[in-house]
Amino acid sequence: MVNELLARLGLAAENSGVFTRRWVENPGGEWLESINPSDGKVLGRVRAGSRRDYEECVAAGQEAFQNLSRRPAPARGELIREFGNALRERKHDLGLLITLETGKILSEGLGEVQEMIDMCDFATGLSRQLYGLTLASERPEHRMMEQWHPLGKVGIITAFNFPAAVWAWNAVVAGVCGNASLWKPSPRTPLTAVAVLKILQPLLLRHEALGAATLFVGGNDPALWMAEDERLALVSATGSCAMGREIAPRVAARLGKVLLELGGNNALVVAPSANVELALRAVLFGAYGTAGQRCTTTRRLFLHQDIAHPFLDKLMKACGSIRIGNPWEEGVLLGPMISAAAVDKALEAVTQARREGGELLCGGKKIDRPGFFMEPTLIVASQAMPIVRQETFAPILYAIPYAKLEDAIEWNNSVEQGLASAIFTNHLLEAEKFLSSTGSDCGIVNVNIGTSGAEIGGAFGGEKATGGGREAGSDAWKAYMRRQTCTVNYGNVLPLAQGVRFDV
Ligand code: UN1
Repeated sequence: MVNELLARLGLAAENSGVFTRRWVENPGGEWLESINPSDGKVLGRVRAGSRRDYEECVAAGQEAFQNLSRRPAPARGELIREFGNALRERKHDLGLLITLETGKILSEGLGEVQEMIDMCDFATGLSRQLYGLTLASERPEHRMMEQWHPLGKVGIITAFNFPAAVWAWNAVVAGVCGNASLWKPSPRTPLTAVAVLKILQPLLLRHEALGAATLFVGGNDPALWMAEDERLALVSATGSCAMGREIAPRVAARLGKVLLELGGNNALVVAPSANVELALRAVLFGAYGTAGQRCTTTRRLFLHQDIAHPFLDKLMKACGSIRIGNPWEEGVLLGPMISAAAVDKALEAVTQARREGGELLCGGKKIDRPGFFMEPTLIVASQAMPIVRQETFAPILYAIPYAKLEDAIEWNNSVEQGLASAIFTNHLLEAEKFLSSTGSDCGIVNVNIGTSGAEIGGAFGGEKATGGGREAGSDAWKAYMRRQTCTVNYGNVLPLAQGVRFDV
């Protein structure tokens, strides 16, 4: 199955991980093995780049930017429109590769490609809507306006869990804005990255835009090169808070821009008036979908004390009936985690939670089969337990009963991250309180919808240690452009602002 799939996507057992204006045949870095987390076997190998290869990527981007930035934005949008169509044609194959390389179930692998397609559609429309304002000048016969220009070259660092969609959030928007982008994917998912660039390559060629999107597969060091590289006007980085703490100060030291999408320790509140069936489904997808490895995964569940017991009973039953197995098989809902180390970390968290007084209701163990599988885990906890304020990237859910909504809101906000949050309630006042400025402090706040699975139309991202960045829809495009305030005098005198006189 694997070899045919790789061949259909233009991949081989051994691949170059560096695409500049062409595939660099023998990049100077080490060979990375892409492991199928469902069985621990090698899917294929990708050769990482060296510092020299990195320089070639940056040079190709520099040249492409000179050209791209002069093109009308709708012409750039046309390339992205065609890319969206190419993705539509390859949706199944690319989705399956994502499933093989990350372990997420096929429906989610396909969903990830759909997210890229949606981004292409959005960015194509955006290419005709990079609006600036016209402002009222205080001076007679003056016009004031804002224009938006491309930044230049943008670095994109992505994580294993969304090995293609998060690049698309950044790259296609950066592209219609007129930037060239350099992508460093997670070293765990290099095949998906190579496959994406192979789909894009003929379009870059046809549109004479080679260099507009380059790929550099590598480990952690190249992320630091990018952070320190003054030629990259913006570094967009998705990953752990620890990674953000390495990247952000380096970019700040050169006064560059960052766009950070880091961790989340997301909570979902179930109020007494909630539609229990809806809440249950949202919790199951939020906590155990993608094997708990989304930045938006539901990690904490605040249950009102009046409904906590019956809700936990239902949740326990549902937890026990989640089908675990090969993620490409129909009906399977929980595939493997990304690595053996990830499973070990999850097991450590379970041990710590129990030591701190948590009651294990479901799961908690590694599954005895090839690959890196962990049972969906449900632990009754309390706000006093330190582990609940720690983000463990795993299918572990801490359920905590609450008495007053104010407490649930305070607990929601008591973690260092501020990404996603949700409340299930049919009580208008509770919903509004959760959404208000004294409610959830997260970047994403939902009512009767879980914490994960956002649409691309909104601006995606979070506050506090999540990094403050916003990507994908709404006006997130502004992060990839520089704003220019322009004032034009069409009169014959030179009045000064604020009534200042300077008559010589
Ligand atoms: C991530 O896990 O880094 O809202 C992104 C969601 C997805 C994106 C998650 N659309 O869960």
